[in-house]
Amino acid sequence: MKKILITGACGQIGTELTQTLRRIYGVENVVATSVRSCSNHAVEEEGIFEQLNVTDKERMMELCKKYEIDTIMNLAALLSAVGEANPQLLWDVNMNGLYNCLEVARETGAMVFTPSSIAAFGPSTPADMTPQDTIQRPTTIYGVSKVAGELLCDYYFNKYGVDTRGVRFPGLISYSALPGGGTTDYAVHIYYEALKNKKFTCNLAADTYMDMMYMPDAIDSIIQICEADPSNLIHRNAFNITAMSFCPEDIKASIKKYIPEFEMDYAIDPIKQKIANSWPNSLDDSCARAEWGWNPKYDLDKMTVDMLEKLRIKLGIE
Ligand code: AKB
Repeated sequence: MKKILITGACGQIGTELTQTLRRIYGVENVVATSVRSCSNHAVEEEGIFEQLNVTDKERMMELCKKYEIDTIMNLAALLSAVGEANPQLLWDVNMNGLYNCLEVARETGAMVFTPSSIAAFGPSTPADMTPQDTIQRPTTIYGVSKVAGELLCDYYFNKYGVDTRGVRFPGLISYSALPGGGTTDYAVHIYYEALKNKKFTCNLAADTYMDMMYMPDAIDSIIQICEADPSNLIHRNAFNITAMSFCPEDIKASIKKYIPEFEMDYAIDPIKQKIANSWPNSLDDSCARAEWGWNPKYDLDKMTVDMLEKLRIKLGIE
């Protein structure tokens, strides 16, 4: 990876990925792109920033040629809950955006990283310690786009030799940028509300288990999979990865260790609950560990300590 173009650079992952890649690979070697301007001004102001709608292949090609891009990190996507409200838009952005990345890569020789998700699994998938290779019959449009994306990336690798790599992200928790319309978002908002109001109304049931990960581990996973020796990769699109599996009662208990007066009640969102129920409780990520050394650093309590510390500073709360 010498010259990297990031799509969706203003999103939850893109904001932190852009800043980390600029530190590691040099400001002049990272091109952050987004369809609109960022709420986090650092992404736009501290390096190269270009406007790009991923459905515009000509513009993507122009930027890749202009900056001699050898790695495309495709983070522009609609998430699960917002996708159920507008399946047609999700398909356009998630699938045509990925198709354009792959077509540009086919012509320019660039590598493509695109994230899949736990959403690539469905109700007929084994829910506990979900294997790397298993049944994938998701019931959301987001999940359908993720399975199609995994297959399309494998196809471009096998047919054209495009170096495609991916991970199946669980719910991601971070303090820099908010997630936009996912099912796992409660696990971010709970920290903001715990600090601001000492109480939170959770939109998923108390015992809803899903895999989760703190953003520093997610960023490390992207860099590690992209830097991995290709001769060690048996799988490519996409690897199960996880750092922890918890339910709302577990994260509440973790926060209460540091904010004892924190309280939580429930108002279930039926659409999000149905989505969450269709996803695994916990993933088996042994293939990622074996093939490229995946090894997350944060468990639930370690993440809670860091989130509360960073958010206290961000929100100006003593
Ligand atoms: C979502 O909830 O839609 C995402 C995901 C698990 O891919 N966070």
